[in-house]
Amino acid sequence: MSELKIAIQKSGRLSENSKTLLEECGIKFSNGISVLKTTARNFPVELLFLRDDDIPQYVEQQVADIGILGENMVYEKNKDVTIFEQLGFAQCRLSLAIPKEESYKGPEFFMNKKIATSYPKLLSDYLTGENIIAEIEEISGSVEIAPGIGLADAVCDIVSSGSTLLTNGLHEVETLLKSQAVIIASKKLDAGKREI
Ligand code: PRT
Ligand code: ZN
Repeated sequence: MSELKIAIQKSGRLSENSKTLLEECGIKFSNGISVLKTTARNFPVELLFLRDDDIPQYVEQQVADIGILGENMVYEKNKDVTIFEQLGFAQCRLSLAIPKEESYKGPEFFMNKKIATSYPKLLSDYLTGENIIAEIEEISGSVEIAPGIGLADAVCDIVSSGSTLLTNGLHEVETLLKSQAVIIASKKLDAGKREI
């Protein structure tokens, strides 16, 4: 049988738990800091170390058969993949937050406001569902700083403990999505590989 190709995050919040999970499945592999691809020593398994953002696309294109990443990224990228299993780690939520001195009565707060986010699709879906017209400012990191520097009126970002919002003078007002790490698979994954 051909190798099962598994994509995991190269370095970040998901990496250690993803590697531990594979090790617990008995998959033995060596992983140097600059290694992007490696073959397991004891199974017909190849591991690809990628940015989490790229994993849905690689799985859709069957460059990888399965991948481990956060549900938030799976839904944001909206590729043709199936969620196979929830893994319980990397629990977080995607939330809207506004400056703490602003009072909040409901989603109409966001009408004609500018919202900074790394999740433009999920935010846009939410705003459409609430009939809110707002400007989405897409930025790739340090989103919580945006209101403080005058870049946006609000943020839509991942929250875990809530301390980043707190230190940036923001308060959480809406949760768009709850997320945890999941295994995704290509919808075309062949039956033989599915059984592994
Ligand atoms: O380099 P690469 O693109 O692979 O990594 P990345 O920097 O995009 O992602 P990474 O490693 O930060 O996060 C990977 C995944 O972990 C996310 O897609 C989520 O599914 C999950 N996760 C869980 C989190 C958090 N918790 C989290 N706290 N992702 C990000 N954060 C950030 C958040 O963006 C915010 O800046 O942590 C801050 C908030 O944390 P608290 O604890 O202060 O609320
Ligand atoms: Zn990423």
